[in-house]
Amino acid sequence: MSGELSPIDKAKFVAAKRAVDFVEDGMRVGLGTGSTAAWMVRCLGELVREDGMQIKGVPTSTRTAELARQVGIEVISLDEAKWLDLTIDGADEFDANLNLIKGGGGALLQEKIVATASDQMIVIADVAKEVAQLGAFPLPVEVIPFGWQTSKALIEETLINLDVLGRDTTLRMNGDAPFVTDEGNYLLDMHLSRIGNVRQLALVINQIPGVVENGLFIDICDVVVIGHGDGKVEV
Ligand code: ABF
Repeated sequence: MSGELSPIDKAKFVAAKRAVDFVEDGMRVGLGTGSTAAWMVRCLGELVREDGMQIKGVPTSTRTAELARQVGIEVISLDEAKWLDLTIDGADEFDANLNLIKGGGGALLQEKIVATASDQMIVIADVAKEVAQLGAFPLPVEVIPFGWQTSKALIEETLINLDVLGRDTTLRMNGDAPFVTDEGNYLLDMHLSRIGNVRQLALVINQIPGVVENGLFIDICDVVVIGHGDGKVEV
């Protein structure tokens, strides 16, 4: 499956393949979104097809659901699963406390719900995602379309009193139109460069009217599997 991969794709593939070792027969597994998670879904599909592994997959986006079905994984809804044994997903940044920034792929809402409804969450990431302090990657915030400009202005106003650098917040676009999430919402990307207090920021943002959820995953990730371009894996 892995053939001749670029160093970045090799890093993603080896992290994904190693994470699949944590999946046991009969598990209900949350399936993440993004290119690293896509490798994980493909590896899991191989176990299902070739080793007869029995798992049920709960996807975190329509595109992950499509890929999971393509590779032969039985897809069920979170409501059918009720609770998950394990979720494996990517991330945009992770720090030493295993706090994450997620949502670059636009699926943060389902990702956070699914990850929270799991006994264990494993993040798979290339080593470039490891940071000393979260914030260099723009923090995605999911907002309802109604009054999104007001939400944006309130977020920027709130940031004045918080321990963050930068205040610029932009509406994520898909060509000439706003990017629309699987739930029909918009995404604002907060260009903060450094977040001093992630807990405070996460709590304050979610109090703002119109905000549905933010891409800070705090105390949710249990393990990070880190892939390197030379094929090395760290767990
Ligand atoms: C998803 O994986 C998103 O939350 C995150 O943005 C993305 C990372 O994408 P990739 O694995 O392609 O770098 O979970």
